[in-house]
Amino acid sequence: MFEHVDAYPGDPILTLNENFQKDPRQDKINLSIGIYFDDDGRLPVMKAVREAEASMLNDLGPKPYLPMSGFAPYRDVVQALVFGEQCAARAEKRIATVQTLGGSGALKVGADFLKRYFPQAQVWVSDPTWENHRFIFERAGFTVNTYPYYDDATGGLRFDAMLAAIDALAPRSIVVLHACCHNPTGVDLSNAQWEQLIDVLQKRELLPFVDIAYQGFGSNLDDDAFAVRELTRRGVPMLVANSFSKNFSLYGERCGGLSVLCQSAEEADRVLGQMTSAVRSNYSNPPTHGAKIVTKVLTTPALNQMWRDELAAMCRRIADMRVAIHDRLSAHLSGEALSRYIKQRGMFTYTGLDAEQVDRLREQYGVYILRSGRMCVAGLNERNVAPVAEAIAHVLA
Ligand code: PLP
Ligand code: TYF
Repeated sequence: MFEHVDAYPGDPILTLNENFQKDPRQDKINLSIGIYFDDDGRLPVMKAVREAEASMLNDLGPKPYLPMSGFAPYRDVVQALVFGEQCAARAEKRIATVQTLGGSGALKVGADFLKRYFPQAQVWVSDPTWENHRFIFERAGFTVNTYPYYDDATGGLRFDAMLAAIDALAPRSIVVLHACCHNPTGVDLSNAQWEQLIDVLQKRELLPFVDIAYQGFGSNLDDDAFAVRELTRRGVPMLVANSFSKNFSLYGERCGGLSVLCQSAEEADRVLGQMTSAVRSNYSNPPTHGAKIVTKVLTTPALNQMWRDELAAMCRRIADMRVAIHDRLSAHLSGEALSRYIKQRGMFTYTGLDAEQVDRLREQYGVYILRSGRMCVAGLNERNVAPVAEAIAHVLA
């Protein structure tokens, strides 16, 4: 029956992560997968999350299905956090939000919704991007193309080329954008560049699909949402996929949201209905536990503040590690090759190492980064930063 089923080669990031787990070396270092580890190299449980869960234990009860669109108070906190408490479009009920299974689920539900109502459109993603962007949109039936983004030579952005490519797209093309902390390069647009890009998106009547998976890891929760909030202020219809996997350290609870900015409350109602229909035909309704945690934290002032402080500390720790590896590599690298460690933002940096150097880093020194040269700087800590820098210096020598 299943003779014709091909073997799945696996996802390169997850396979590398599994190989790391199997590596018997004591001093191995995992800078591959996009997960935030604390200074002891452990996956943190945030204190605000622990307290929310503890209080939830007191009112254990029946476990009915959630509505297809998700837990209503959760959908509201998603909007407040991503679009801002004071957002006019939110007050006017022009934003349609559903709870999703992480950011991935938001992308998938959004892609299915778009395929139904924009069947002729094509999708444009940055070169490079998170690999799953391509897979999700292709599986939803779209042709996926790339626009220029990363400049290998400088470790920066090819902004002019990016803008020119987007300026040449057909109306209603779908443009996938990373709001902050670009995965895999760590290279983001400045606010001034966002303004220029939004001019083009507006002029060309393009449809942005903003992916915000790292809110709070670039500068802070508000500044990291600049793109979403500015697109909203300027009235550009768009989709937004957000994730709490990283900023709540709730990876396995699958907490995310899909929001669509509409022109009227009535339009938002219809759009919400069709997003709900996309959920129904995928998995009927989302899980409860993670959504309750996030809602509890964000709606309890003391927990909300505790969470913001913890997230800010995580963001600072990453910035400190960027400086630490930068300083340790300064004897071996210079110019752009060195400054990218502090200029790039969020959990990832493109090191500029080639695949052969990455292989040597892993085989000889037990340091795991992706073959693209992407390093998860959120895996660095006070103990491993020196050996990592030394290993990089060796493979570059
Ligand atoms: N979008 C980007 C850019 C990501 O890097 C990730 C996760 O690594 C996601 C979306 C998906 O997040 P989630 O794990 O919540 O599905
Ligand atoms: O490291 C990354 O870029 C991500 C991590 O279901 C990841 O691919 C792994 C599994 C998953 C979602 C994201």
